[in-house]
Amino acid sequence: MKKEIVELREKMNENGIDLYYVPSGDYHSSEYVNDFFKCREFLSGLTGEAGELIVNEEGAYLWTDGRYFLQAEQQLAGSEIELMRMAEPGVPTIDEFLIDYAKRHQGCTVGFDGKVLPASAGFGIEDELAEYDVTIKYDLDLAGEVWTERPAIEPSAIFEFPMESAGVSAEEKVRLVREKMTEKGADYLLVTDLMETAWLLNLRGRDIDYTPVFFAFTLVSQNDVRLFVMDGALRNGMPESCSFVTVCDYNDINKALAEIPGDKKLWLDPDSANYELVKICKEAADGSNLICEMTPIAMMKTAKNEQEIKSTVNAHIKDGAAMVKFIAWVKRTVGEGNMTEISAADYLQACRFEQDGCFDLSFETISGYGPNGAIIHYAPTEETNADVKPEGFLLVDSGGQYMDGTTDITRTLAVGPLTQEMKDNYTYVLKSHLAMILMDVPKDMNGVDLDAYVREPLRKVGLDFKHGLSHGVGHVLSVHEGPNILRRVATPIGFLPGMIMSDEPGVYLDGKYGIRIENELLFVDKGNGDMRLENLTMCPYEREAINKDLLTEEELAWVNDYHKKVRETLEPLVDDETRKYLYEATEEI
Ligand SMILES: [Mn+2]
Repeated sequence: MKKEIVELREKMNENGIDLYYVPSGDYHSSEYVNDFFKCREFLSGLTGEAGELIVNEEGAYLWTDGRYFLQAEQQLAGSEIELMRMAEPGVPTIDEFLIDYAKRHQGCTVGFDGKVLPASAGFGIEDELAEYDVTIKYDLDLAGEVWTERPAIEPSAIFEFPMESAGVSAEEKVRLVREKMTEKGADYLLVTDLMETAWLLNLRGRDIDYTPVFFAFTLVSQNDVRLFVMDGALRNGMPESCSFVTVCDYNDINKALAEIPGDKKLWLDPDSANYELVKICKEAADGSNLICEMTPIAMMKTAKNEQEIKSTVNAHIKDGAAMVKFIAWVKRTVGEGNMTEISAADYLQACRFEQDGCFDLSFETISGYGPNGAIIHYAPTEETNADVKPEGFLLVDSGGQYMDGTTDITRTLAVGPLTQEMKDNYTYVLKSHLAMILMDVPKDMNGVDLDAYVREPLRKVGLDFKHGLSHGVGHVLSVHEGPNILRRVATPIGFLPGMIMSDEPGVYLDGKYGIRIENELLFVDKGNGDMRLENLTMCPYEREAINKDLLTEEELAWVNDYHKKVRETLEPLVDDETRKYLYEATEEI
């Protein structure tokens, strides 16, 4: 068995633990995590975002999803860790596995670090195992004890997010939040989600890749706002615009929560607040004073204000300039025979970083050639990196973080000759994509209805896709912003004017190729409460892949108008070689 697992077992024995669970999260349930939190990666050897490890005396088991099966097979080889392929027939979920173990080992002790598990997940485990007399120890970071070379968190310098881009002051946002607290009868609001703190106080940091946030908790009452940050994070001082905020030490949040009087109502989000924090709150006042719901900030930040929208439009223009430069390069050089998925992703990154105010990518670039394009959310690794040959499709899903906005765009590029089937499938995906752009959204429409409506052009010809159609996009925050995320089995959520959401249908043919087209759209009030959608993304579709005969007049007119607008907007921003491509790509169809 892998050395790290053997050492973890020794620590488990010392602490009387029969089964230890290592999820992939951080103290705030973030989607992407700082290197400090990559315990599962350290113990198992599986790199990448998704994976959860369980170790007991019988074995070591690693759960991951379809994106990582191939990579996990390679990286776990020789480790004796069993790969648990999530959602494959016969593979238990983590919950099922825990229950089965507890049944066979009544009275056992299950351990995990309660700080890296959302409260909702931790309480779920507690409930499920209660009938088997299981003891839960959640105050031990055994993975951290084994990981002696663990990198420390070196907090980045927190900086002020400018009003030109934020639009509304921190003070005004706090005032609005307090109104919501009063409506809800809450005396305190605990903000654990890193994007929510960053949005509320108009501050940003660089503690996590792809998302410009900093480690912090915020505790809002009607009288004060306390910001708990790591030592040194405010080395450039607290901006004047946050002079009303009391700065506290990050590690003192436990104490502050324990001190909240039992007759005061505390509002927190159990999907973001970690299990240990909520346990502390429950112990302080039996839990009856807790309001466990999404915070008011979550919804408030989905509806972008005028300044946020204006600056986002600008970010998309710069992102479009980067994209067309990249596509022109792909088309020009793919025939030379030395392009790979990774070299293409690297070139695209360089194009973005040339743009004014671009300081990070918004997620790891998905660059999938041929059959790899059919693996949803595939990102190339050294092991899987395929050569891009001058035929078929290259699917590229990518985005940037700019000081004025966050972008997310997918283009499926024809890198050489296409079959008629490829062109037809591309056009059906485009029809589905256009169905969202062209639709009116009645004020009472929810995500489930919108999702079904947009998939219709694909379903009519027997096609569909197994991923979400759309997600909210944060403003210089997370590229995947909830709660307005449409998954296949979506909770019915409503839409608000000012929401920015992706429109990204696809078609994936196993072992052959994948097609996805993604733009970002803005929900705009039509004046009567109903909404229409306005396009933000500035980049041509793949003209060579469009079968004009399958498009309606309305669809074709929209594409031609769009291409005209893209040409006019981007032309002044690109070099001569790129301009040549831009002209060809935007010619009337
Ligand atoms: Mn997206």
